[in-house]
Amino acid sequence: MDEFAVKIKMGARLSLDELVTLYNCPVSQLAALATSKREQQNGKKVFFNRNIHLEPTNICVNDCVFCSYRRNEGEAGSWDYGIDELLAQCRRHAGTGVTEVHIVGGVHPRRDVHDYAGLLRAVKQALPQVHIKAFTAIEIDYMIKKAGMSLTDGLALLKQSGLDAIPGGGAEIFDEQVRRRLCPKKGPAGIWLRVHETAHTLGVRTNATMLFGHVETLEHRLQHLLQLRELQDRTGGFDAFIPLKYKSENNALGDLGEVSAVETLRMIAISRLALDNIPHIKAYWPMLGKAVMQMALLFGADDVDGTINDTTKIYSMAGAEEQHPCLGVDELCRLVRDAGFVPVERDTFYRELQVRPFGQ
Ligand code: V47
Repeated sequence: MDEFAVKIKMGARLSLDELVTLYNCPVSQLAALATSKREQQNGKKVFFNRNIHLEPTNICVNDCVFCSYRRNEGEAGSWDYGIDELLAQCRRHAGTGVTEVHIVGGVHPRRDVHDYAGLLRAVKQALPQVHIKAFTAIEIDYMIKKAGMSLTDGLALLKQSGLDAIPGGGAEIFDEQVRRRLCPKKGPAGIWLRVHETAHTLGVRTNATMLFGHVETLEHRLQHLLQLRELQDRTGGFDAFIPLKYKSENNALGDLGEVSAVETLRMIAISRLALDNIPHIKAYWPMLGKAVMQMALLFGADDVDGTINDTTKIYSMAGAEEQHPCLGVDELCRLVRDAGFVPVERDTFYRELQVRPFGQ
């Protein structure tokens, strides 16, 4: 392990074989190595933001076996909000200090990029000071193809209409065989990678995710990380990586159950060590729960996402302990300080903001 400690201190890149060895090393040593890497990159800082989600619809053309959220059109439990309802949801949070609106939903069969450009313009008008991080690469690819536009032109239209950044969802696992079992209608990983690469070329920053803890192997996970590292070497456009642990309630893969907290923490740590060129590793608390989120800070995570304000259902529908995720800034900062770190409020682009009392 001493040899790895030196390599990591010197900023040397880790190979696939080395990552396999590290993943399997005693968990306290893995935590220490990931912490040394996070301290090189971000010191003791833990970033958070004040954010809300908008989930326009859960009607989706895809039928991913891990998803507890999607419905067919007209099915019980489906929703499809018009712009007025979405704007009313935005206005409920005006004046609360929110700096980011995260928009993501199902891939609706009849909506194209012009519909979503209109939504972006309306949200920007309602909350002019916020940044909009919107639409997974899978939604973007579908809505642009639906309008018969090129990817570059469609992304440029979204950017002109108010898209500031793109979230990391829809990546799942890049391995094609696993993808065919998990999300056969989503298409090959190349689609996700191409949307992000094109966005980076246009100056739109993005996040990346990986869904783990289902039918994949450790090698699939590590290969996924290496594909992201390779793209980041070329573009530098990723801000954060979010490892998403599969949640097993109310979906077709439920018999698999869920991986343990320790396995989740190992994934956070190995992500920090593998992705030496992605600055932020996010411990997404609505998925992890607050306790595991705190532990994740000791395994290399330096971002906890945001206040959320009870505006997302993706994880509560899949059985997360946080059924109405909402964290006040004071509590969020207390959780971070308890773990021995310094909370720093950020905007979507990781610019540091001064922490101010909620509501100002
Ligand atoms: O792509 C869906 C995942 C993702 C389940 O970029 C599931 O800042 C586990 O990408 N169990 C959407 N995961 C959420 C997402 C995200 C979340 C927070 C922050 C950011 C960001 C992005 O959720 C989907 C899919 O991989 N997901 N169902 C499930 N049952």
